[in-house]
Amino acid sequence: MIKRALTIGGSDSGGGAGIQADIKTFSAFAVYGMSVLTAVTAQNSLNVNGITGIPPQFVSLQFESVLTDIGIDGVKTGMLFNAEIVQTVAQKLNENHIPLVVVDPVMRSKSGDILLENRGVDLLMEKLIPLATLLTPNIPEAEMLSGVPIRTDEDITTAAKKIHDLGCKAVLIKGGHRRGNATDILFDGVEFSKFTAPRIDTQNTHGTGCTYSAAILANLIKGKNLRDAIRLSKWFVTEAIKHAFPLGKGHGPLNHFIRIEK
Ligand code: PXL
Repeated sequence: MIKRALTIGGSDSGGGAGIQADIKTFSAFAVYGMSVLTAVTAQNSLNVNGITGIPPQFVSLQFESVLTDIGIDGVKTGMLFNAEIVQTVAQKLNENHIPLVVVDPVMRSKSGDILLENRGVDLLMEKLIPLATLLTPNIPEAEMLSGVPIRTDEDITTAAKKIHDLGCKAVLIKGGHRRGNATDILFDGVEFSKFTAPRIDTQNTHGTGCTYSAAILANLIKGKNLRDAIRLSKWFVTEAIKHAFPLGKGHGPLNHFIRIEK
């Protein structure tokens, strides 16, 4: 039977990030995609022009609706918007023992707009991160979650250990915001692993983080081990950036339609 992946996150009207990127990514890996919306953004490649949150009870109702009928093999969380939604999502994942949970701790958009209010960050750390199979912060998010300013490779190791102590099974700190190659560091509580790809000189990188975490979830659901899932997803994101579409006047979207072996 086809595997079922659920993304819990925000809608990007521009189609490049958020649940739109997630569902395109699930489809690229031949996994069935479902969505629980937490917020709707009015945005394009240039700006986020508005955000409206979904009432937490309606977030719950969406989750219950797909769970009780279609079933869920794994969940990815993205933009959660506010503390009440973080609380609701953590409670639903906890009550229903979802086996695979990839948490992308989305805090701000590329244009700097707030996608998770500050009270939500505290609850994310307390309630949601302990449920994560994998947490995928970028550098600013890792700094926020660990309290460690990140400048050197050693800072990344220190931050990864502190974040792992919050209770996730593993943490992948993404190096996209640093200079040089795009190198991500995984810590699973025992050992560190490195995943490297060349940096591609383009401004069409809207939705990169969403796509990466959705691809990792799709591959975990299909039975890949964590390191293989990350390796394949890193390759997918790199190719999708290389062949990105120059749509809009700002950061264009990735190309999710590149060929992959199923
Ligand atoms: O990249 C993080 C992200 C997640 N979800 C939504 C977004 C963005 C970034 O713009 O718009 C809905």
